[in-house]
Amino acid sequence: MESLPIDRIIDLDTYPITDLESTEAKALIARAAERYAREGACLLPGFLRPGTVALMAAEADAVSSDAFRCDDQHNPYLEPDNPDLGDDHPRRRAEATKLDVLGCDQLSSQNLLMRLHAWQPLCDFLGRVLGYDSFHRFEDPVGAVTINVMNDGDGHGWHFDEAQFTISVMLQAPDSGGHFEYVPGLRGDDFDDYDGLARVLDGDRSGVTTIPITPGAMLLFGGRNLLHRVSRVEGGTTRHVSVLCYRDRPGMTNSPEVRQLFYGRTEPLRQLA
Ligand SMILES: O=C(O)CCC(=O)C(=O)O
Ligand SMILES: [Fe+2]
Repeated sequence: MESLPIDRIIDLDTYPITDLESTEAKALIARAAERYAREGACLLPGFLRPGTVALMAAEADAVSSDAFRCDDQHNPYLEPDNPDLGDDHPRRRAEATKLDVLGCDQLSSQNLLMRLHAWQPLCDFLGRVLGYDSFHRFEDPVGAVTINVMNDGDGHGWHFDEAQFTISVMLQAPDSGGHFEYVPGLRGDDFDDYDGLARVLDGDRSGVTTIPITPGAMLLFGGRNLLHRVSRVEGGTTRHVSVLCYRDRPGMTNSPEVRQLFYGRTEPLRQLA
């Protein structure tokens, strides 16, 4: 497994990202960038080879009993509560999140997701699609690569991420539920549509786009301005979705406080290879 070449991990026939100056790669980048700019999200189905996805899911299963349990109530902005806003303000609405989270310090250095994250052409491709001149792997020894492990009854309430964008990799679908859902247009760098947000929190489905988990797909989304959630997982099959982290500056890590909050430890179990 150590020597599994990258073209056995990524479907380079459909996603020819080894040479970003090629005509095919430029066309792919243009299409993906356009969709990301218009929708706030861009799905790349079949990005990973099916056999590799199954191995990645098995690697996650092998360590999932060690995952950190997150069982949390939060508002959609993931901010401390502000009582000055009044009782009904959507910024104060409580949403529930329940899941297990694996950090990259719990994955072996040969782990296939770690190899994917370490592959420089993927980093360069994602940077181009998202429109950054400077684009780098996140170097947090716990949070650079994580796996959301969700079982029956788990879910992730409506929220905006702290990070500008998120790259998720779908590894295993649950029996039902566990869809990624999003609503564009409710937040920008200089506006908030609180009425629209309140409608979604009250159950209005009219603006909701639902993406079922399709193993092997990669999803790029602008999580800071895109309202999103994971609907409740049902059944005996675990939902596995990994998050690969990148930043627009080199050498970035989380603070120990953030590590404690999201992963239950300030010190990694081991350092990144
Ligand atoms: O598990 C997912 O599909 C994404 C979850 C999410 O929104 C997050 O981890 O911030
Ligand atoms: Fe999120």
